[in-house]
Amino acid sequence: MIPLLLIILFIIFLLYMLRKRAHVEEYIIEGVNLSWRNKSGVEDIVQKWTLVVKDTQGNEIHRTENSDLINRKNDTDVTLNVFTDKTFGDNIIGNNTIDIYYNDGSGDKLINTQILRFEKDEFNEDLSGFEFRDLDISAWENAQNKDCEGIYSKVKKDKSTPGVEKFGCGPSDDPNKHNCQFWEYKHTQKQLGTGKPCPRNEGHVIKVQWPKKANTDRVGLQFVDDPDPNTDSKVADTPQHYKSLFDQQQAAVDAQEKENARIAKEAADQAAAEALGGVIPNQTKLGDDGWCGHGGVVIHQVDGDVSTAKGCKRICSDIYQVWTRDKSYGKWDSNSANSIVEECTDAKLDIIWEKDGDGKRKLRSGLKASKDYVPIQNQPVGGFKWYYYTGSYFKEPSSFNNKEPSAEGTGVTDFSNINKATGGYLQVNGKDNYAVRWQGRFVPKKSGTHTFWTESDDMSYLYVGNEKIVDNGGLHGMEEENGTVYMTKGRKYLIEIFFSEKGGGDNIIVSFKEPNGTKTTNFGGYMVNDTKICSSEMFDGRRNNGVTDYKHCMECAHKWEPGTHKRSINCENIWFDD
Ligand SMILES: [Ca+2]
Ligand SMILES: [Ca+2]
Repeated sequence: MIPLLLIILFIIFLLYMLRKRAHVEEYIIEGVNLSWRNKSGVEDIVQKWTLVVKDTQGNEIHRTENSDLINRKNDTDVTLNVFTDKTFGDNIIGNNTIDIYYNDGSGDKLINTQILRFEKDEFNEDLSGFEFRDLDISAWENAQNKDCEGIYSKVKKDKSTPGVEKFGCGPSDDPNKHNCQFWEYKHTQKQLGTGKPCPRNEGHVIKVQWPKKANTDRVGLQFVDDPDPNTDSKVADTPQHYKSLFDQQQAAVDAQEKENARIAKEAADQAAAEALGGVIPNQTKLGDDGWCGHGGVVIHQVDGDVSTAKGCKRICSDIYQVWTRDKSYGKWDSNSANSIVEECTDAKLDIIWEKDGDGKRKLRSGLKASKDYVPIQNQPVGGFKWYYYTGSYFKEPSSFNNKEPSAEGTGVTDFSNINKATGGYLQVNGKDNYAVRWQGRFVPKKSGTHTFWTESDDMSYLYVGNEKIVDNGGLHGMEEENGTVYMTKGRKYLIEIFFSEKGGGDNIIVSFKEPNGTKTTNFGGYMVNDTKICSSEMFDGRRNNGVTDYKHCMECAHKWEPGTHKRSINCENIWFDD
């Protein structure tokens, strides 16, 4: 096999000039010229041609080399002398061979072996008996059958495949493209092509390309019935037709596999995230002291005071390492990190920080790390409901009894002024003789003492449960009062705020501060939906808690005076069932 050789021995001539030395068994060959058309060139640089003549016994009896520049160009006729006045013994009689090599005479450079037969009676002593003889070209061609690349045996099934082969060995308009037809027929083993494209050098060689066997196996297809390249119009028109076909099929398989992998990864991520409840377990905010304050970290498993919690109670992790408040730390998969992972199981560190294919840690898809992150799923999205009463100044909470509101709204979380606290319904210093009542369910994020403020003009009161926390009663300008209450993290507390204005300026600001927190008028994230405040949700199944209908609920909501709610109708279960 000569994979790189693209020599096309198109036409060859042998010109003999022979005579016999008289009375002696010596035969003189005065000249043998060998010519061929060097059609397509050689990928390897041709430095020279080497011709080796062997006798019938296979013994080398002559060798010659030729490195004429004219004989080394592509698309030229090579012409050289094999012999010049060479005398042989009678071993020249019979079937000799000429091996034609390019460059050195090694086996893989052999491109042709031609039989060179001499009969005794071809030699005579009469110079007039010189004989010129041409080689039979068809015999020459039959002797070739050298594979252009040596790997397409499956295309031409045997030496006797009929017809003119039409492989694309040149541009479609190349009249000589069929010259690349000397396929190796000796291959008995079926073998698909490698799909390697032919070089487009001066010969414009474009061979028929076949898909790689690996490709056909992968897409589950085989050439059970080989297309006959002699008659298959697809082969004739598009040398890459069958390769392209398989390439497309393989691309489709590749795309599907990629998509399947993506879907599987997404499902795995989702399952892992769901196993975590969709959030990083116990992730919390940066503490006041700033410990673990760099970007991309997860701080979790706080229990107790953030400034003193240690061990598994406060863990900091990022893509590189994991450590605890008491300085125990280590890079991922080190002994120190492993012991934290094993010990602090509630943090689920190994799940959160997924190890990817490269062995590196990364935050599992769907989770979000932030030093100030509070899982959205855990954030209450409710607000205060408000009721507006017009026409009178309400001196105290009991003044709200048996009054019908003339307007109402819900979803208030911003208590920075009365305009914000009524969803834009009222203006600061906008009216006289009116009252507003807010009800909402507050969920502390921390356990401990909470402080509440009202700053109002005129009176205001703030109740938590049935306990009056802030008493800011009376007629006055903007005055602020506060009170404190112990609250337990996660519990729901009814907060009611009573406000009324008689004359002059009017406004109210309500603030709170959680343990170790800062004073704020923003209740966002602390209020659950007003399911306990009259809505259709209250009358579905067991959670009506004795409240029989909307009218009953409204009566409770608007006739109930905190602390003195034992009335003819039972309103207790609306507010204090949990
Ligand atoms: Ca006013
Ligand atoms: Ca006033």
